[in-house]
Amino acid sequence: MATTPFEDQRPGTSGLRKRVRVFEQPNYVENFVQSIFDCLDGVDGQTLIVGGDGRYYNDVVVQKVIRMAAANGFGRVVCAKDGLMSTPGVSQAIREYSALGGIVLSASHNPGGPEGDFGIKYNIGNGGPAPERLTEAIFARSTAIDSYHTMASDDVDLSRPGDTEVGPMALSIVDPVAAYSALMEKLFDFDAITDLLAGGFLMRFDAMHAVTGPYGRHIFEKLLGAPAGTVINGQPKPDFGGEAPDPNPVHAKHLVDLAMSADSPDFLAASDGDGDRNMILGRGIIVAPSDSLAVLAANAHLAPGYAQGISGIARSMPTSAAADKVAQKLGVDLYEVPTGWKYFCNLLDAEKITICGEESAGTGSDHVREKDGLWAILMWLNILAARRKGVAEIMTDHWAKFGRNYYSRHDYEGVEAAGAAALMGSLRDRLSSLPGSVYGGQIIQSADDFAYVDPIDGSKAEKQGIRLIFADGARIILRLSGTGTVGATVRLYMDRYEPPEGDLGQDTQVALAGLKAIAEEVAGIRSHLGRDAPDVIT
Ligand code: G16
Repeated sequence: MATTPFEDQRPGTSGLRKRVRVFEQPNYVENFVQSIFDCLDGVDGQTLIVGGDGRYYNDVVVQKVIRMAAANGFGRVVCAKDGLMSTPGVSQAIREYSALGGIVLSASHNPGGPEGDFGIKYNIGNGGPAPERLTEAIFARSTAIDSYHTMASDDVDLSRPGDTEVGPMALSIVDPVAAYSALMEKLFDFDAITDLLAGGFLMRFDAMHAVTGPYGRHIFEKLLGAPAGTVINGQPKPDFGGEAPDPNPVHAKHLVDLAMSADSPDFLAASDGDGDRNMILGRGIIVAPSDSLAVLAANAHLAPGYAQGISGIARSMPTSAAADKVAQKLGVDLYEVPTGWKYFCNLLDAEKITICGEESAGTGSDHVREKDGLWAILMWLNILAARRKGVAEIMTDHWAKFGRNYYSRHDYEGVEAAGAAALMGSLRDRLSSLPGSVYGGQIIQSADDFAYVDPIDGSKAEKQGIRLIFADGARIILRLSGTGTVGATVRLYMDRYEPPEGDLGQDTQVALAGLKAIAEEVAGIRSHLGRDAPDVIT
């Protein structure tokens, strides 16, 4: 069919994310999906996985993708029942069906509903997000495309698993929960977790009305025997119940309030829209994602799937250096990569690392090529079952052994793009003059715009965030988010190490107040962005 190109189909950190209204324009979805197919090396007879997080428009786009896959010559599409599959679930399915790749329909933790966001992302044959050279090629194609292939066929009933055909193509509708649960049972000690839960240990899992509800109910309440009601907000809804499915202290405030109350369960957790992010809390404590990565890496050997130890750890550059200390003690390599899960995938494929994670609430391992919220939650449960200690005690023990990285991210959301660009541009212009300068009594030792060369394929990523490193190792990082859909989002990250013999019990924001003042002075956040305070502090 004839079409005209759109100019705003540039994928960000994690695929193409826009308002639903943008995706609803005639031909918009088709242009992007055809651009993906046109950039793949031969789709004839190949298998494609399709699934999404169930947000508004998911049902429509799933059908479009199936029709287009059939018209483009794919041999088979494996589609999730009701079109609902988590992002790690799609990654798993790509690997298990030896598919050419998969299409994930999600805008992750962004709000849903007709006024919310939608997204399309392509994952390659190893199950991981498309590398930048492919996303760039797809974008270039989307600006020149003049036609797409589809079929005039009725919508397929996706409510019952089974095999059918769409034109010449085979279509398998699968229940992703069973396959995912089986993988988790291989990695974790389900008997030990069942014992823990049977002994009165209370947990709560908030699926935030998103894709992990059915997975959570099956795993926690059915397989592990937790009481009914352990999973809350477990029914996926197209608008996520009117909330952003973002497991952080703002959007999951009710969980934080519960954790801080006298009635707190022993363990609380949440996952996001598409099930790749996680939030971990215990009685009286929120575990920072960077700390969670460090704890999981330090204790992974307690889970059967990782009993032989881990080969290495990777974290994104803005993630705190807590995991570095663990890597040092374990005697394994630590890799620092740009923000974006795709940067972990070559390291995972080459078995250089087993565990990786990001400050943005993502942790995962070599079991798939995406971050995996339920995996992180089950790993925590396995550790809690093996160590028979509470979450707060595990954290206190960890800091006493490795020291503590006080760490926080301040987000300035939906700011004017020009102000954000001016802030970053002004810092970039001054980078070479900053080392040696003293701010707030601290000497800046180095200043750069993070650049990365992939150790496996030599591909380069530049301008990945401004990094100021101080003489004592403390870091201030500023970068622009690649996942927002309105204006620009500036992220300020602060990281300061306190050794085991130091003061480990400070309030995080108090411990970082000095760095915050320096960040303001060096970057002029207030003047560039016209904001007195961040919108979200994590
Ligand atoms: C995506 C990527 C992550 C990245 C995150 C934050 O997550 O998959 O690797 O850390 O975006 O990106 P930014 O700081 O650019 O907003 P998700 O869960 O949104 O797919």
